[in-house]
Amino acid sequence: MAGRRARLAEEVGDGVLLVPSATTKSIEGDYPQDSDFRQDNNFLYLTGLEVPDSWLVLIAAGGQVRAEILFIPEREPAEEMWTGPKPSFQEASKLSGIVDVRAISDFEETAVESLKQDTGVKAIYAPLNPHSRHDPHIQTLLFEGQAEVLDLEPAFARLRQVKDDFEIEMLRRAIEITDGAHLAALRTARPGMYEYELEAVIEYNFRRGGAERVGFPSIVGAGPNSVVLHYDKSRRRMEEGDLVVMDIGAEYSYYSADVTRTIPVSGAFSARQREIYDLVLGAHEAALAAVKPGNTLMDVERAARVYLQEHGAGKCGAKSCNDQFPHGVSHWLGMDVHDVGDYSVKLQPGMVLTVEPGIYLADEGIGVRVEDDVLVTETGYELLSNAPRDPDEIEALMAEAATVSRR
Ligand SMILES: [Mn+2]
Repeated sequence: MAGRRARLAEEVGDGVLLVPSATTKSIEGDYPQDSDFRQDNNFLYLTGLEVPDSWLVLIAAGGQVRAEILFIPEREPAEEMWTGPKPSFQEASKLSGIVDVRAISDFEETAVESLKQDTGVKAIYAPLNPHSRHDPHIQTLLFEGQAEVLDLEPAFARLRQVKDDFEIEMLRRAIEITDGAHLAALRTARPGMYEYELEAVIEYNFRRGGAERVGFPSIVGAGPNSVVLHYDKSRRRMEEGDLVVMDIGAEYSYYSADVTRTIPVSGAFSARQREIYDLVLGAHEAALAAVKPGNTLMDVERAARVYLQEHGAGKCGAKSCNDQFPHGVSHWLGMDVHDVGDYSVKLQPGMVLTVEPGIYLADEGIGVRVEDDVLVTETGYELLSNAPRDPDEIEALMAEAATVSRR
């Protein structure tokens, strides 16, 4: 974490950096599920701490960390009886590597007050997202402070766009769990089952694998729902002949996977479904071949689109296949499923992206998407997700599972 704080200071140069944690949610007012406190990604990235209602203050000068102070709530035994122990100042210091840990009341009373008045401060940086903009401290500094408050989000985005070894390890774990869930779903799916039953199999496997939560609401859409890009209701009874699109991702240690597979509910693709599936898979392979340092996401996108143009003529109904493919091929992946980062930069080792072409024929109730998570390496790429995507392999595995369950 100290290395990350040093790189942030390097990005910014000079200024006082204020980074808020996530705030405590009301169990009754905010409709949480279970482990519903989720730390702010930027705060976690710099401190490794899951404490709510805290601030990190970092003073950068000449591109170096001159001072860093962590403000966290003091422990309250009466409250901990309900919510469990919170870290002490010593524990927080040890976990984050920040020596100077103080009570959050000091931040409110002294830090903001002195920043409001101190004309010597050249700039104050804070992440200015829709959530943090409404924070009373940020509001005070924005409207009553002497120094200009600048947005820290772009600096975070530049750092988080290139993953360090630890981050890649966490992503591998999230993706491995998600691959396992896909395999379990493929072995379980059959006509007559409801989408929510398949979703339950998936999310059971997430939790069983150690995932804290889903990285995003699971998309399990069969038949006519397979063409709805962000379908998350999961209420359909799946019928013989349906394709089911499963766009899912476990979150492990704050890193999310995002892997999509499309399988035939009855265990075999129809000729027409197979035709569309093969096109999507071809576009997927073409896009992957464009993932290498120096290229951009635009190059990856173009490779998929050129493939569909060259191989899809007359296969996607009245429109062209590219017209039936309304979303982008790639997005960044990390602590956010659509992770932070500039979309125009050249790919470099350590970046992680998705590759996810799809074709959606609403008239025929045929939607196909194949999505994998891809790490950019020195020479090209490494596929991080490995759930079966070859249509013959999918059919063989489903046939095998059907035989086993009949015994
Ligand atoms: Mn995706």
